[in-house]
Amino acid sequence: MSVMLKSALRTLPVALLCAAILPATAQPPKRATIMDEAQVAPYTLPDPLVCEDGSPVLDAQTWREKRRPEILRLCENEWFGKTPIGKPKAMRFVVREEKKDARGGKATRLRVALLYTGKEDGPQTELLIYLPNHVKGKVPIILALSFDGNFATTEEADIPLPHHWVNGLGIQLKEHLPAESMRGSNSHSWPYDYALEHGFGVATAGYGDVEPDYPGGDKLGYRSAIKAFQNGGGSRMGTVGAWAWSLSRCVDYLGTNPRVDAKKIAIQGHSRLGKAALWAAAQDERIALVISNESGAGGAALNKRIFGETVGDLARRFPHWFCPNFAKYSENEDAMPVDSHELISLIAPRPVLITSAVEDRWSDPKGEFLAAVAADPVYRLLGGDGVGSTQWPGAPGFVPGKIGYWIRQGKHDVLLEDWKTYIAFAESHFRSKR
Ligand code: GTR
Repeated sequence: MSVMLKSALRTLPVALLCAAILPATAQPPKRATIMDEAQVAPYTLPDPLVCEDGSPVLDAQTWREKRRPEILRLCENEWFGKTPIGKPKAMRFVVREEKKDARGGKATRLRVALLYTGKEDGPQTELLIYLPNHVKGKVPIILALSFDGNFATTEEADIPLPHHWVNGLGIQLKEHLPAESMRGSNSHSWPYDYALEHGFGVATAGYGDVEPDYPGGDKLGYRSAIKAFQNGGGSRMGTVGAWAWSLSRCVDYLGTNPRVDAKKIAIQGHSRLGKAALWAAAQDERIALVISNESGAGGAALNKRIFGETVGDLARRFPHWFCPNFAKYSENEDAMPVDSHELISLIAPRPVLITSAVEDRWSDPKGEFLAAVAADPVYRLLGGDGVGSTQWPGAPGFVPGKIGYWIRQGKHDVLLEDWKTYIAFAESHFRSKR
């Protein structure tokens, strides 16, 4: 299937469903989309180093104890919604398979069920893990959710089909088994062998098995079975928050695996899952490094810089992604009390890599870079370096630093050349970490 067709299939059913269930008056009229840099209007960003009472943040302690909690609260109340609980008491992990000679002997493959309520017949997600056989001892690992499930990331015939829902097959309101023809269909975005050769493990799970991606999808995921997730009003957790929560549950498991270096768990996410990766890392300090690939509006791109997709577009097309309060900023981004540079600053001083693609203008590559630049003062305050340059690089271009930035030619996607940058970035930051 062509990339364009896949991307249309990915968004069309959700957009149609949203149009059908939302009253026409629920959203303010849409402004014209801006795709021309000359038309970008001036905007003002909140200062991450000025507290709500107007006092400056001059040291790490004030950041940690006062300003960081303020920003975290704003992200919870106005953007992603509140995460009500961590790991449920009853949750357990069941290793379904350990295959020592996977991928031509290069890897040990594990399939681990995350049983959210502890019950075999309750909501669950299967984590697929590859660990390099040539490395003795603990390894760093990159954890990432996928759009179409584990079976679409690899040609291996013995990976089971997902439980609930597969993005590339569109909206399914009932339990649905996808077509076998999708096996391996996204493998170009999952170069496992490259990561393994470089001594990295990779772990993945299908986001549709965590929570299907449409309004009401929470009825099929873990949230329906755990009471703490049921309420929340205007700050009720959105689906991006639900995916972020599941990343932390994957980290819970990875921390128990003796082959995984628990101090070197990196997460990656593409697009909507890049939004989830940033939010997961902002909340969960066990995550040592984050890669947010082409995450755009509601992710790494500055929301107040109106270019490409906006908060208004997100609120209209994907009302379930964020908390209900987020819709207040539809076509009203100036009023947002928080922006993506502050989301990134919550991750400081841990390394974060923001990545863009030149033709992915809908995600506003320049706005993604400018968010990295605007997060820099927080990284510097905490004693590390921030972003290595304030000049937006041409493609292909890489800006090193604790906040790294990578831009390549081409479209909205994840390619081997992106993974090469991920691994080089992670290697450089993990090298000094014992
Ligand atoms: C687009 C959406 C973006 C991005 C992307 C994706 O349609 O407008 O915010 O998240 O989908 O996840 O593929």
